[in-house]
Amino acid sequence: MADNVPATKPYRDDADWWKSTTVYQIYPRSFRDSNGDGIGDIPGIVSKLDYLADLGIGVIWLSPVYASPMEDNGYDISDYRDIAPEFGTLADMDRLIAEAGKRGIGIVMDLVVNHTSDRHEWFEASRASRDNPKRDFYVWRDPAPDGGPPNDLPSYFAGSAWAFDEATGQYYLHLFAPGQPDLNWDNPQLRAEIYDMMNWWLDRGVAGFRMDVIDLIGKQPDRLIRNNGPKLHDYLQEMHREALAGRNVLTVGESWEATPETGLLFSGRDRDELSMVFQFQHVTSLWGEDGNKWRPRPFDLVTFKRALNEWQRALAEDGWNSLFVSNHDLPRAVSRYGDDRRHWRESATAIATVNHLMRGTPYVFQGEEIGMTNAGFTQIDQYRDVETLNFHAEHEAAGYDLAAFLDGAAANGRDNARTPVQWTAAKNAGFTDGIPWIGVNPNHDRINVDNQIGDEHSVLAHYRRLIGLRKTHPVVVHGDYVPCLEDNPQIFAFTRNLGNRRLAVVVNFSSEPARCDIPAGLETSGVCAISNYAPRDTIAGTLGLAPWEAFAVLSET
Ligand code: TEU
Ligand code: CA
Repeated sequence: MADNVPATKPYRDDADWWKSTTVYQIYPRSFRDSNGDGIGDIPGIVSKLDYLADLGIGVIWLSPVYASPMEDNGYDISDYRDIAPEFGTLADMDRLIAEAGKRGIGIVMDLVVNHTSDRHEWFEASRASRDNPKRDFYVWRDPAPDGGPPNDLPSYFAGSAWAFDEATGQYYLHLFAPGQPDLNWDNPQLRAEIYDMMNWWLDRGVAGFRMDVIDLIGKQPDRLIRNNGPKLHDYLQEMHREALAGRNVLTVGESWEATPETGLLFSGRDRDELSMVFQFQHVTSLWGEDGNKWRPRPFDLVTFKRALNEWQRALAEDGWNSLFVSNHDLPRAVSRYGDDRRHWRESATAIATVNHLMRGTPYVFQGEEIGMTNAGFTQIDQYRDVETLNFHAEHEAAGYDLAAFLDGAAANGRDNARTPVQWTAAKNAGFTDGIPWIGVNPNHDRINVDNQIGDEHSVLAHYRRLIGLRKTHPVVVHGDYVPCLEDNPQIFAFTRNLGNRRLAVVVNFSSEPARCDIPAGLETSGVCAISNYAPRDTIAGTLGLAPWEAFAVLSET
């Protein structure tokens, strides 16, 4: 531990505290700009902590703020122990940790350790010569006999995962952009460096880590294995021993490939790996053929419920779910799953009702709590995201239909989540006094924090009530989960049960009125815990629901 830094505890220290909290994700570049350079920053976050405390959240997951050339907005780190100047300084970071702590909010850092930036000093050493002591911190291979890449492994950001480096005549692996060379986790010195860095941040008082693409660290590129390599769980257990054990922090690993079958391997009680994983089956099961995200399928509730219900079942006795409908890589939830034109408020609140009342720890992505919508970009020059730009270039080079690609990007591209948070109706939505780094959604005249803050019917007020319910009703945190009406194409319903307490949740997840016969297991009457139309306290008989009507009833059995 750095000896000039006082050791502080995460803000809470009761066992499994991360099960009963709500996490708020900040994508710093788009949150709030304090100095008019058009880029959100750490002082901007500090200025909004009272807003977040009022919302009731207990943790901020901070997308990367480390030193970075920003090829992937900070997911390309050049120094794990420093802050990018556009975001602030280490002193700003310490102030954020302290000021958040005063408000009962812990800071969870984004741990991006599958790869670094090509400007990290480790990579600069590694690429300098074949016998550099850091050569093996990264993955280097000889060219194929024809001089081409060692094999056909693709990058997640289009093209080959291999880049040729003239200086030493070998290829290096980059599962993302060429500026994001993959670290070689099979090297024990590299692993020790990572754990040391994690301890350095934990000793500074952070409340845990969100672990970027953590299921890639066991990659075996020679066998074309990217996720879930054979050593993955050995490395996670070692990481736990070396950096996490005894710390009582929140850890959440991002795993696009985790399934209900493998979920417990990450978060099972006796595994000593992570608190939970972000799984994506409810997201990717709605992508197009062969997982094509640029051709998403229309929303289908039965598919969506099946994915979520299977995860609820799989982690019923052991392990723990994370609950999310949006993040910085996904389209806005109200645009993807709801109806942002005809039933904007009702669908935003209905989706939130489901997400917050399932069993697990809910995550709110910045702006979701006011129902921010997709960006509405129609031209490629409006986009900033490396993934979108690379795939656009690839489609263009191949002579594919670019109009169709732009439709896909508008529906499912990552920049939908990255337009600035809409604080006010004023110019640039109160995000910046300068020129924003990416376009502000013109609907900020209508959808903004200012508009909603004193309005009890707002999306924001609904989020505040949902977050509050978790604090006052243990059944929301600890109750079991029983899915109902699983094949109903319009209704998302379930009960939660703890001792003699029951919470029954019914949501019309569609833009049409719905009617259905209530099955015995769902029938109840008690008090209305939350609703987005008039309060209701009974679920029985043949129930009629308005478009996107959502409510929950608390009762004793
Ligand atoms: O995302 C992992 C990832 O694989 C995404 O890029 C995802 O594949 C893509 O959006 C779906 O097409 C994480 C971060 O969340 C993301 O922002 C980073 O760009 C990526 O890792 C690399 O660090
Ligand atoms: Ca700024």
